[in-house]
Amino acid sequence: MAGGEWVYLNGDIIPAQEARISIYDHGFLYGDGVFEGIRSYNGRVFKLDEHLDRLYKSAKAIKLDIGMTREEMARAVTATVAANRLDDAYIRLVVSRGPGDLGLDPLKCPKPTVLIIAAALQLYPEEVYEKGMRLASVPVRRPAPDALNPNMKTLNYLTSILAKVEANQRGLPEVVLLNSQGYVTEGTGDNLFIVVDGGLVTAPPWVGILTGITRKTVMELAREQNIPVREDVFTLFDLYNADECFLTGTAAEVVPAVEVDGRPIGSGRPGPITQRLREAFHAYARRTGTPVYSSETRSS
Ligand code: PXG
Repeated sequence: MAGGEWVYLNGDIIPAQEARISIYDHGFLYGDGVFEGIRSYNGRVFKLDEHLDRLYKSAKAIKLDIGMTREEMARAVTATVAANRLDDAYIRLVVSRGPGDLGLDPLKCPKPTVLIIAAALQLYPEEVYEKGMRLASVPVRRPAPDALNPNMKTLNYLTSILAKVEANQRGLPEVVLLNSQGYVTEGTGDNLFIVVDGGLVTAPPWVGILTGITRKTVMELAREQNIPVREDVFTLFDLYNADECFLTGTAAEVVPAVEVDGRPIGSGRPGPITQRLREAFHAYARRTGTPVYSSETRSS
């Protein structure tokens, strides 16, 4: 995914070519930092408050003082999208511990690094949405919340990277991670739902997942349509025998999954509840959000 031409770095919007980050930045040296992946649709940032909420919670958990108010951060996000003249963007917001010395100690890092990239969107090919994805379960385990809590969106994404390596090996776009007890958790960058008896089931937070913003939105949209929603543990057995399966995430929205470990899910084609929620989400995302362009920037 190519980045936009202009990036926000530590208070300034500068050409991406000129952006420099220190080799002593603990984000680089240790993965010490937090991030968000956000989208804008039609010139409006989707669920910006929720993303900032999660960013500040992740930062608080690792005791990282971002040094900006949420309002300042919200303005920095919209300004970066506007500077790139994008309507539909994928926004990557990264806050690292900043430059320090070669030791681990975060107290040696006086100033965090704040970076915002707004890129043109690159989605899965339309065929994936029409035909559905094939998935496989992998041996890589999501850590338990008492280890590195997957609810903290930190720069340590090696669990997902290891699972992505497995996905590449299998020629698949996405894979399913279990926790150490064998319960289904989520994908590398997406939450997972199954449809059983006309209702949705998705893993509860304590199993070890990132409680996605798309996940929450889809749960709300389902309830509005009187589709029952349950957070409950389930195993590969339940996944193989589900009527439908889909993934949710900022980048992918709602993607049908039609096969897991060589077992067709339900009819082996995207199911009706998945399709309904995909359409509902698509419509909802395009009619809400924080405006990127004020009337002045739009006309300039
Ligand atoms: N689980 C994990 C582990 C994630 O990283 C989600 C679920 C979905 O959450 P949202 O809030 O987006 O509905 C994520 C999302 C990508 C990408 O390029 C996505 C994520 C992180 C890094 C890359 O698709 N996060």
